[in-house]
Amino acid sequence: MPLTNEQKVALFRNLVRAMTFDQLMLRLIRSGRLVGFYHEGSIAMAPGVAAGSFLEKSDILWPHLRGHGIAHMVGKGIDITTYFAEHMGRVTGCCKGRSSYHCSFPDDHVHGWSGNMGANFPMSVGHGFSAKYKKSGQVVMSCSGDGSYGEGRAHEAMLMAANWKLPVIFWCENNQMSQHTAITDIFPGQFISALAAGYGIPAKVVDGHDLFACGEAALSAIDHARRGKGPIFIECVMVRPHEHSVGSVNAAGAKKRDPEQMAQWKATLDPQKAAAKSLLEEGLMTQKQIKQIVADAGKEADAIEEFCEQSPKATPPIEELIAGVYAT
Ligand SMILES: Cc1ncc(C[n+]2csc(CCOP(=O)(O)OP(=O)(O)O)c2C)c(N)n1
Repeated sequence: MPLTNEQKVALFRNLVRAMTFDQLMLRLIRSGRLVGFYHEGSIAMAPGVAAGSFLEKSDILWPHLRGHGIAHMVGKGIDITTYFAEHMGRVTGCCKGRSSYHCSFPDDHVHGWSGNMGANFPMSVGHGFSAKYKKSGQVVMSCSGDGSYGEGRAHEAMLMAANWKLPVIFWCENNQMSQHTAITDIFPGQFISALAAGYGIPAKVVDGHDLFACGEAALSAIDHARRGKGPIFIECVMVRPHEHSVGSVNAAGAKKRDPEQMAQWKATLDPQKAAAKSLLEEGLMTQKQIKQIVADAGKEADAIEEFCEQSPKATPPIEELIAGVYAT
């Protein structure tokens, strides 16, 4: 489904913001101010932005872990400031600074992570079933990496969603790496989306470094699901030009990846540069307007950093902590 000029500019703005916030995350963790670790998004953020940007507020979004879902949430218009505060363990965080990135935004129908890869699959089927049963008109954007499709739950979910014609979009961000394992070591086919054919789910493969191709795919997929045509599978293919995460210590024994190759990918496959070039060539934006978007995103990131630094650290007493535990 073709994008309007306004949609292209909006996608570009969201991508610039998402990639700027990704840099802020790296800055915070490298300076020891962020709790835990961070799964860098880098040049793999175009699919996330596209996945979030055309959803209605009432639609359900399960973001992908890469970039900690910032791209997906920026797309859906979530308050990223409180998300950063959460990462930094501040009382102003969206879960009062207690969850690191295992948090959610229930009022915006955005669900976080349990740390259990593939947990989104059965939950997405549940949400899809609920939407259909209640005739709510909602669609479910269920984002995962390629690695999660080795999970049995992915297949149960695809089968049930197909059988019941649920409004679920299986949005696969295939960066060809699952933590420290190359996809070619664990998957025999060329495309993950080929798996969808077995369940009769239509599928499309797009270049995950092409912001506008991802945007068109997202628009079509949302339209497909909204019209009651059942699930659809979109696979965005990319590279991962860095290690699995920053701040984690579990990379021992990982196969060494070629640093020169990764640097070359970073330089040549940057979706922001490609989108800016295309907007300029199409005459949709001037160089000055593009620079303004970049400058505004930088100011926004500085304001987020300042807000988090000023916010008190979350050190709740034990009684208050366990008040948020619903089951053991
Ligand atoms: C059930 C489960 N198995 C293994 C892990 C460890 N783990 C964390 S991230 C990850 C790789 C995920 O790969 P993918 O879904 O392709 O996302 P990517 O990081 O490549 O973007 C793994 C195996 C986990 N968190 N949960």
